[in-house]
Amino acid sequence: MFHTRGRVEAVSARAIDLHHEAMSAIRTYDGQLKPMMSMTMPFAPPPSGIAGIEVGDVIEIDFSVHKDGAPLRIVKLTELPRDTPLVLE
Ligand SMILES: [Cu+2]
Repeated sequence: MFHTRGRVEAVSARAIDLHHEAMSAIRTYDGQLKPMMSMTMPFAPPPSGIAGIEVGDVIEIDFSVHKDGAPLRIVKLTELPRDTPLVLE
């Protein structure tokens, strides 16, 4: 399970595009742990759904990575205040 924070750039039933902060380590599809720079990328929505999530929201997520290449799936999503300082590149 991995963790990051970021700003929602787009949201649909299939994905949340999140401009996320840099992560010190994420497990890649080949099983290695590598850092990930700040970027915008899609995450599959959490089981709890996307109700109330809008473009511009700042969120904190726990997400899981699957070796079969499926999208990174949000497991837990917490909304943060929109003025939360983020380090985004
Ligand atoms: Cu990324």
